[in-house]
Amino acid sequence: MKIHNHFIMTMGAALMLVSCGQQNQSSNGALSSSAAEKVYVAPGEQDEFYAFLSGGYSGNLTVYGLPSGRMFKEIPVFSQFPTSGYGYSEETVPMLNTSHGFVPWDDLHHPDISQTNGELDGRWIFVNGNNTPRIARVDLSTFETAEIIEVPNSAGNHSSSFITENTEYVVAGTRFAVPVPQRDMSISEYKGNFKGALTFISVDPEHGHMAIKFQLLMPGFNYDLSHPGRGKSHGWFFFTTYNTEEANTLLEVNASQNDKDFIAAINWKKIEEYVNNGGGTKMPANYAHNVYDEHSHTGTSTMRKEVLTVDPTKVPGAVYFLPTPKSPHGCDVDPSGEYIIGNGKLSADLTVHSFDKMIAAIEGEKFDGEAYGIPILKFEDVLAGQVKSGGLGPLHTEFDGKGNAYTTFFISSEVVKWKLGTWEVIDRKPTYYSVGHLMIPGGNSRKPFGQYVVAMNKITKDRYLPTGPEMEHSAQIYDISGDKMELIYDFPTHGEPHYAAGCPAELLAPKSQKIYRLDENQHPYAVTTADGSKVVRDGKEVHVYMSTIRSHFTPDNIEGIKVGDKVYFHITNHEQDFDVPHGFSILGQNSSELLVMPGQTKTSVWEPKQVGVWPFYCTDFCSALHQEMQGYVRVSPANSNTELKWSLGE
Ligand code: CUK
Ligand code: CUA
Repeated sequence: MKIHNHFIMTMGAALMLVSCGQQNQSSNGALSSSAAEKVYVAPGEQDEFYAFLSGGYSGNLTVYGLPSGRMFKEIPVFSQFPTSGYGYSEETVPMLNTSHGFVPWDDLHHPDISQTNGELDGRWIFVNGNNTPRIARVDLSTFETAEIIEVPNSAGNHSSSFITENTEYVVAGTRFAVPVPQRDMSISEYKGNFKGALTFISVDPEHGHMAIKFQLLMPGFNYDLSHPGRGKSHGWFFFTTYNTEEANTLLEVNASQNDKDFIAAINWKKIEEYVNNGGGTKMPANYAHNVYDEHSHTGTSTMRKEVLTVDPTKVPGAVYFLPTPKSPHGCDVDPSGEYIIGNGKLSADLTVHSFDKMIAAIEGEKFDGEAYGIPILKFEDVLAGQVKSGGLGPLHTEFDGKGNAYTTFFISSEVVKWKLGTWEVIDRKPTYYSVGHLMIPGGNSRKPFGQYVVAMNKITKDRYLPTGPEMEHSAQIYDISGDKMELIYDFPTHGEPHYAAGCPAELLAPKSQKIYRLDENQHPYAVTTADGSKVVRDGKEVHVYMSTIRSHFTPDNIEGIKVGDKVYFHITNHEQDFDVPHGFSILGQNSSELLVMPGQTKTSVWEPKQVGVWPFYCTDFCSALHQEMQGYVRVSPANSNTELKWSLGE
């Protein structure tokens, strides 16, 4: 579709050239017609790629098309979302339960799409919650949050949620070292006493269900980012660390003392074997595991009470430290699995470690001391090369699958393209401004789709019309199909995108769910037949079994509700057509509206506090008679004898 469009545009440009008889192809950066044509997806045509951008402090995930930069959807994950009723409806409230109670927000940084044999398989996308440590799994057929697991013994789940090459594990790593178990102790006793938990969460290959397999209790450093080995390094996981000084105050100075921090190399296969043979220590814990069932349209929250911990010094050969200069942030592994890139954020050069050299150094037992019993390898022994970038403040690296790497530089505000193996810089382009992560669809897998790179920038300033003191962040698309990168588009994002994940449209679009089948609806309060509606009183609780179809609610008149009642509206949408949700809201409710998908049941609670006749209505313009889609509830005094009754069309 895009190709067709591109063809027409090229033809058009060619015709203009002929008819005007002059050159109009002056390549003027993003202003040139060729850049416009590269991102132009004509009305009615569709994009080549999906891009999932993290929302950072929005707590949610946004879905865009590439190359158009059009936003398709915001998927609520960790944050309540009145647009759909997520986190407000009775069915979705349990998804946000934690050991700290209901936490309706988080800080979402890193999406990662599930893989098979190191290639994107498009089944699920995993995302991390950085504040109250959690990992969520979003189903990529429904685009809904399907599961959230809390991570115990952690604080700031930042080096997450990256997955191994067959989605065996999704990984969490604590950014803030904390006492394990949590206890009342002096902050000044941090050094040597706090721990940094790295958590390996297994993913059921059929349903995707997550369960904590083991938790590695590492020294109390800050674990910043991580990536799995792939290909020959499959079975290993690499984590950058900072604050190996273990400072507990003024980290901007005190955590920058050591010339080198570490990349922790974890042989998770070895630890998996150890725990499968009975190794590890069970420890009491308390963490929430929330699962959403697609057939009952309902989430349930279960508190788990135990976690298996592993002391890294008890598993010889499983954990090593690779010295890496200047407080490394990004930790990226190239598609071949040979190169592990640590971006020292206070440095100009990039450090590239070699997996083969690391294995040789381990086998040769050439250590440079140890930290808390964990062997430190010699920097020179594991170094593959250094990229003399000429930039400042390197953060993150992605790969195009053609032997090139692309690294962002926050301070010098640019993307630098360099060659794996020769370490030569091939190209550099400015970003506007102060870029964090970048994303190439599949760019952290064995098979990247090296057509576009999306840079996600922290500062927007003059790129768009001003909107008061706060501007949305800005993303930029570069065409990377040629030798030189070409900036082709700017588009605003929502919240703060840290990382993103992208994949070809054909991986997801054909299997995207269109409706939920009404005959498969297992919600306990579903109304699946036209005449199944009813209202049932149970003490002060009233359950309204309501159905919707264009363009009415059944029932639409209800009497006999009293002040002090708790009214549950269980609404089943009887539509079986794609893209026909109905909404529901009632005057004075202390929550949000609901958006109910075809075939789905959702529940809204209303506790009327005033007598009167109160309207409810559909919030989504669903037909020509949408405005007529309304009803009334009569609320009588608490002590009244008004009979409970309901009707439609009487
Ligand atoms: S972090 Cu935001 S720019 Cu959370 Cu991956 Cu590096
Ligand atoms: Cu249903 Cu509007």
